[in-house]
Amino acid sequence: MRKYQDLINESENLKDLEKIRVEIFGKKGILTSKFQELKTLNGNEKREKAQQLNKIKTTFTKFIASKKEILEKKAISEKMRESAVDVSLFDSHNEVGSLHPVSQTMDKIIEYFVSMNFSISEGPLIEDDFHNFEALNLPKHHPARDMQDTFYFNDSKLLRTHTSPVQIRTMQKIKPPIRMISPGPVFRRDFDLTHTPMFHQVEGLVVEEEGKVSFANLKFILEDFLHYMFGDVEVRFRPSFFPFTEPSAEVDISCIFCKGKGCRVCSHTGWLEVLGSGMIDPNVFKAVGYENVSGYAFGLGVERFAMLLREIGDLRSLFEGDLRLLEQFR
Ligand code: 2NM
Repeated sequence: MRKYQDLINESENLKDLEKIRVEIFGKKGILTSKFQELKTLNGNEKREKAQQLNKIKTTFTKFIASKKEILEKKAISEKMRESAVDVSLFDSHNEVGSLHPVSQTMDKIIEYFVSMNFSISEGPLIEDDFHNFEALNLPKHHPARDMQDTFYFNDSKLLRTHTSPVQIRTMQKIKPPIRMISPGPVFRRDFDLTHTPMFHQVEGLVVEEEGKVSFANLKFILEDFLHYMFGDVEVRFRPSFFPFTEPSAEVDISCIFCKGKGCRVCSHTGWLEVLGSGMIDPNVFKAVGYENVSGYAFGLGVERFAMLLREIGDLRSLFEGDLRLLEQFR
């Protein structure tokens, strides 16, 4: 039996141990056959032999059980080691992503206006004629409507061509003072080198009791905003026209590429047009039922800002989702 004691001791896994157990206790096992041999004996001899065999049986049963416990623990820890994940292992296929340059630019624009106490509002992308045109002093058959190439669903539903309808909805809902921006996508039937059918706008609106806001306030906030976005640039206000503002101004910055000397980007003018703005036209206030108020508004295209800030030459690259572009703007 010494031999079996050694075999049990040396067994390295549960399978080997079970084989040994069968060799001892199985139907044809060595101990089983020894017990069967008892039948051929009698009296004292039989009793003594039986006692001896039972002792051996108990010893080996305990011995196997304790070895089994050890091997089971070993099997579990081996299994845990095999299935463990090394979280410190470097995985070159798991790269950190980044925000799209348009999102980054949008975030920076919003950050400025939030710091200046503007609130952020969003509205429906599918709009009606009243909120997108009528209330903005663009009555039916107004020639300015031809300037907007609009996606129509039917006579009454369209894709918003600017985010101004959000300002109209806000003015219908609450009384002044209002100090808000409306960021989001807008849609126009325009698709060429410098236009995409969907792009992003941020428009701003400030309305107060009559006399409390002036063109000077508009001028300050837009100059300050453009310095925040573009750093040390010249800012120029040029008279312009929008149906929803009077007076209106377009805002230029000195070309950030040639510092105003004239280059291809600024068409050799030294200036880049970046904003539209103006004092809200009284007809807009009339359409939302406001009286004795004054206010200003402005609007910008986010893709244009992103292209200028990140020096991206081709507008289309902002819409292709090519990782080689995105990887440059981590
Ligand atoms: C611009 C330029 C000038 C504008 C006007 C309004 C509203 F709804 F309050 F009348 N929102 N945005 C506005 C004014 C937008 O974008 C070039």
